[in-house]
Amino acid sequence: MIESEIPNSKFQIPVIGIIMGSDSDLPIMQAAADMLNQFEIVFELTIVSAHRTPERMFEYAKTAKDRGLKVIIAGAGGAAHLPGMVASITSLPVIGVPIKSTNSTEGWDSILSILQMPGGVPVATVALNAAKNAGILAAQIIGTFDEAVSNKITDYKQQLEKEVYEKVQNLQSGNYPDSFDTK
Ligand code: RP5
Repeated sequence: MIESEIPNSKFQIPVIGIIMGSDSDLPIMQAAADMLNQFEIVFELTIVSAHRTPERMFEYAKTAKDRGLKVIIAGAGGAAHLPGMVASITSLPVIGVPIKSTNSTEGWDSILSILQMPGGVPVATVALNAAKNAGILAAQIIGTFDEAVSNKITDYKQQLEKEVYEKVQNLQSGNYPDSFDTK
């Protein structure tokens, strides 16, 4: 288990758990960790496979709340059962990240495995490979009870807005690729 290191963080223990079915998911799931680091939220990260380590998955989900976690981000590819199975065991909100993995057919298998949960067991499913959005959504959940995190998210959104206005300005100044035909 990896724990993020944020000097002088207000969070003494991880409040978000990032789990994934395999280390081959790590390059995608990195983006969730990056966002949580940006918002200075302490998280833990590890590999939990629904199919290869079912007992570890059960233990992880069963103990997550008592260990202090508030949200779980779970990424998996192919027959992606990890997010849904974890959601069936814990009362914590689970955010699912469908991953276009080596064993995935175009990614639809991962998307539908995570998205099409039965009534009563929701998984908040983000877009294919969208671990960045999973990190932001998890931070927004923490922000509902933590003002400092909520303010950081507001700042982040303002920055997004600013960047778009800069692009509008840039375009109006005539800075567009030669391939773009205005006539
Ligand atoms: C899934 O199978 C994992 O989440 C991963 O996306 C995919 C392939 O795993 P590896 O064969 O690369 O370990 O369970």
